[in-house]
Amino acid sequence: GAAPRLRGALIGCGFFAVNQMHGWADLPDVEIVALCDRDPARLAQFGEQFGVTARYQDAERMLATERLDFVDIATTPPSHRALVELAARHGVAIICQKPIAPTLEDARAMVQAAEDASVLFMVHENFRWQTPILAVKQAIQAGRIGTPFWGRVSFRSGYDVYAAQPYLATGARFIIEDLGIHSLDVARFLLGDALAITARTRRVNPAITGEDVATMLLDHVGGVTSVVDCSYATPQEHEPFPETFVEIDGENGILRLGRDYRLTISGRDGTVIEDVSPPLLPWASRPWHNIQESVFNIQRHWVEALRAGGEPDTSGRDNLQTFALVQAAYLSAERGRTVRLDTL
Ligand code: NAD
Ligand code: 89V
Repeated sequence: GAAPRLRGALIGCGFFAVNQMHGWADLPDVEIVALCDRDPARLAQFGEQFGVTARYQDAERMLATERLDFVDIATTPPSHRALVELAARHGVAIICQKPIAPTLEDARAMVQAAEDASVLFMVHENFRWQTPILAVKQAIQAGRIGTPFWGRVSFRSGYDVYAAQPYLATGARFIIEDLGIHSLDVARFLLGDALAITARTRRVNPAITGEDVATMLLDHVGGVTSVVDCSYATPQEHEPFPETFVEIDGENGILRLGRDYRLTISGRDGTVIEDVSPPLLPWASRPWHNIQESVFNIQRHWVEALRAGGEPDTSGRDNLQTFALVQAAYLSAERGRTVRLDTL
């Protein structure tokens, strides 16, 4: 017979968690048995929408009451550390949304807490799970452009992200911490870990507090160089949100992931153009469908990791490398110099 369904609880019933709930509903191995949000109105509305009756305003009480295999933390970053440490104390496996925490000190403590409690810990770093990004990775791994020596990961948009996520307009830090974190993780995923970063930031939109433009130069292991650039101050006639564009030059060819999920690979055998569009899942809506599908993909990966007892690709420990790049980028921009990650 089939293994019993994994019992999960979602903490944080906000804007993005709706996607996570749809993703879980599509995974027959999982049942979300309880919900938690400190805001009673959101909790009630979410519980009705997804038919979950066990509802808690306090995560501590939920963990003391429910028998759980894992928690899925979808709150905003200030609460992440306390919730991860709480779940670890209860011996429950943990998924936590990006950014893992406000500081590197918090992030390291969270990874340590999960390791001390011997519970699996994954950061919901989903952009590398997008179908077009997976197609780029696959092309590199298949040797279609030879060994990469240079890359660019680019996200430039004029989309109004502040409407659905008003907290993005008020934090001291914005684009690197919220969006650039995905782009930096994609750069690591495609080109390997980075040793150092040089960054420049700027705020263009006068209505927000943090930076909405960042340009970063990464030194990867093995001498690969990449440019990671992002902007939410770049309105365009054909708004590409939320597409990530990728350019990689290899010793035997080049690839370009461009507009409308078109992947162009030019190698020794000429040029091939492929449509690597993500599927439109039944509950998804454009233009978010690319991100929404990656939520399903990362959650499926989580189920596989939990069943096998193996470390997820975007484990807390792996994510420390991405998060260190975020912290180093801010430091670099502030000081006007290159920051090596081993100095953090
Ligand atoms: P949101 O403010 O809409 O929702 C957060 C919810 O958490 C709120 O309902 C709030 O009441 C609740 N909450 C906060 N602290 C709590 C606590 N201690 N206990 C219980 N409930 C608590 O935020 P959002 O836009 O949904 O973002 C949530 C997280 O998801 C953020 O970390 C954000 O960066 C991330 N996010 C990720 C992606 C992605 O593609 N991976 C996309 C958007 C947002
Ligand atoms: O994916 C995210 O983390 C979102 C957005 C795409 C709006 O930046 O916050």
